[in-house]
Amino acid sequence: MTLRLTRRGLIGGGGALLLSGCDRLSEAPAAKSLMQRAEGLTMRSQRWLMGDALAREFAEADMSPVFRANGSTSVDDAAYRAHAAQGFARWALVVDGLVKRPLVLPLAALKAMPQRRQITRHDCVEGWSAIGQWQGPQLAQVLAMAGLLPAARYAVFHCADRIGGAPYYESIDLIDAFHPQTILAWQMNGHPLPLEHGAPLRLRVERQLGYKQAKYVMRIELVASLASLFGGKGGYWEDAGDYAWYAGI
Ligand SMILES: Nc1nc2c(c(=O)[nH]1)N[C@H]1C(S)=C(S)[C@@H](COP(=O)(O)O)O[C@H]1N2
Ligand SMILES: [Mo]
Repeated sequence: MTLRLTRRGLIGGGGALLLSGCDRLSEAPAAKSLMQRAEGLTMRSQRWLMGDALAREFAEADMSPVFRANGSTSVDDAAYRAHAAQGFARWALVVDGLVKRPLVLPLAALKAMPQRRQITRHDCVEGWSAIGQWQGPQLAQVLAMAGLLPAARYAVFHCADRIGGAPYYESIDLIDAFHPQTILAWQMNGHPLPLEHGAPLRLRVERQLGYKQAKYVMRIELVASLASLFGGKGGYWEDAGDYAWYAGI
């Protein structure tokens, strides 16, 4: 509780700087790092308050009749389109980077692993939510197959789509990667993922906002740091739109 109040205090301070008309001050390194510290506080206080609590799960009756598709709803990449034309029968997920055993996992292998099914609410920062059912293997099981090297700190999800020329990607830390509700979903609402929702495979990292739920996941890379990847902030929207890397809700 104290931590939350402190965070409010920090954010209030940032707002006051803006209101006083000192726009340049809010861009100054000190103000930036204050805001970054506030984000770190959100993450630490939420982890402290929630531990590894589960996101709320819903009943089938709660499922939204319409689940909007958002962001990329198709992929231009030629290799991806060739796989899609074959119903992803020859497609495989790559798991590499800081792992003991790099993997090439066919979709059939992911479907044959123990599955988790969950009905959860998706919250997009653009101001809409929807409740859907997701199924797939837990990311933890896939990572256990690969075996992490000691330096691994983050899982990076490389996607097939691009927005304005830049590849979509996302990343999570190992606490979220090993969370029981973090799954690689190949099924949505009881059917194989529709193309517009990220076929053949997407991340569901419940307890985080919509933009973390990477669609069209082609490759999972384990890394020690996010600094050298693309814009260095750990995700497409984090780089392009200043969205928070930790999008806990
Ligand atoms: N690869 C990829 N993943 C993505 C996006 C995207 O544009 N490309 N958009 C994100 C955003 S902002 C949201 S709200 C959700 C939308 O998922 P949906 O299309 O299943 O509703 O996907 C997220 N994952
Ligand atoms: Mo979103």
